[in-house]
Amino acid sequence: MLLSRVRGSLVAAVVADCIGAKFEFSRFVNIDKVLNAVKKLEQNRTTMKKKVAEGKKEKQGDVLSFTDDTAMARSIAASLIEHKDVNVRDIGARFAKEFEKEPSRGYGGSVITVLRALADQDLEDVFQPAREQFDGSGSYGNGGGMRIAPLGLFCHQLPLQELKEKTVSVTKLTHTHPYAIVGTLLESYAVHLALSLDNSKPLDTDNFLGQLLERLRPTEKEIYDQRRQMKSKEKNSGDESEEEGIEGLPYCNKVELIRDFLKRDVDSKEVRKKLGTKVTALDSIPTAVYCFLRGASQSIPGTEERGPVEQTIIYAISLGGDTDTVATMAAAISGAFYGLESVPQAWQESCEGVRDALLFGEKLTEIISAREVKS
Ligand code: R7I
Ligand code: MG
Ligand code: MG
Ligand code: MG
Repeated sequence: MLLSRVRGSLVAAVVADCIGAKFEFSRFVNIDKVLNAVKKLEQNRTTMKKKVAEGKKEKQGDVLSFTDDTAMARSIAASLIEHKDVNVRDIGARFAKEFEKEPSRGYGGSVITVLRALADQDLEDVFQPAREQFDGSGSYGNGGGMRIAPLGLFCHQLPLQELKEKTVSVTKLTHTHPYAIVGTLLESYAVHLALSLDNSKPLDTDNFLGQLLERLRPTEKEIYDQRRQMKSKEKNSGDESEEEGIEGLPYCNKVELIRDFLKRDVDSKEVRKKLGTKVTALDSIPTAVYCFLRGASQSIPGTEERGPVEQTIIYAISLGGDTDTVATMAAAISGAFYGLESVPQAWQESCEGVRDALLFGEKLTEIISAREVKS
């Protein structure tokens, strides 16, 4: 059912961010440590339920907080629901307001400059602050990808061209580097594709990658070509700007590598080295796609008893590095395929923001369904 899958994506993304946050850039993470953390969380819920059943008062403690990843995804979801379309000015204003209200959610080191500038209601060009990042080359952090899932869901059954254009404009509010844009497109394409596939039979991972590449290849080429044209125009007009030296199609190459990884038993070290778990888009977003597919197809040691969404989240966090972000992006894809029922109740009850995600999911589904009826 559509509702379960839209909610599944949003809720899985929130819990992955909340559970992953504790491990972000901590030095020694592995499967056992992540498993211990989730088991503890599950035991706490069991203990709490017992107490409630015995008539004792429910304690509010032990709720894991979400980070900037969810804060920004929520802004996109709420804006889409209110405007029934992408309204970049409104999304930018919501980003700014959220940041002003709760600046300690763990935002990226440089994006905060943009978020402060976006608070200015009279800003003529909302993309200007983002364009000025990193001496005019724009950020290539993964902040575009970490928050884009609601848009991938919103665009269910809309033409790919629309998904592409809307994704690019939402990304450019904070991230204008082509690597950030292509990475965000990879994530929104993956969420959108996962939601569209028949989930009554096991996922065909090879087919998923094939379809994903079919979407990504022309897009990646187009984004780099546009950038080169823009830069050469700036050069001719005498603007000083560095050449970026983008060569080939690095995202497509990484997606090809995922295909190879799924055929053999790849260890975490190799995944970290070749796909990456960094704060940069190119070194984290393809990894999220891999985590989704790995959870869907291979048993991850110690997690055999668990469902694919759980496996994906646990595995993504166990890789270390930018744990909240890789996990939230992987979970958003996985939840869109497997649905809400595959996110354990205990996890849902332990994380801040789940109730809102359920509500957002319901409203987004209403919008998508109304559109279906019309056409
Ligand atoms: O991309 P962004 O929103 O950060 C998201 C990350 C996630 O892990 C969240 O969970 C949160 O922890 O932060 O924020 P940006 O500040 O735009 O980018 C993040 C970082 O990427 C920057 O602080 C830089 O370290 C790096 N980075 C760059 N470094 C050099 N040159 C991004 N773009 C560049 C660049 O062009
Ligand atoms: Mg974060
Ligand atoms: Mg952080
Ligand atoms: Mg992060």
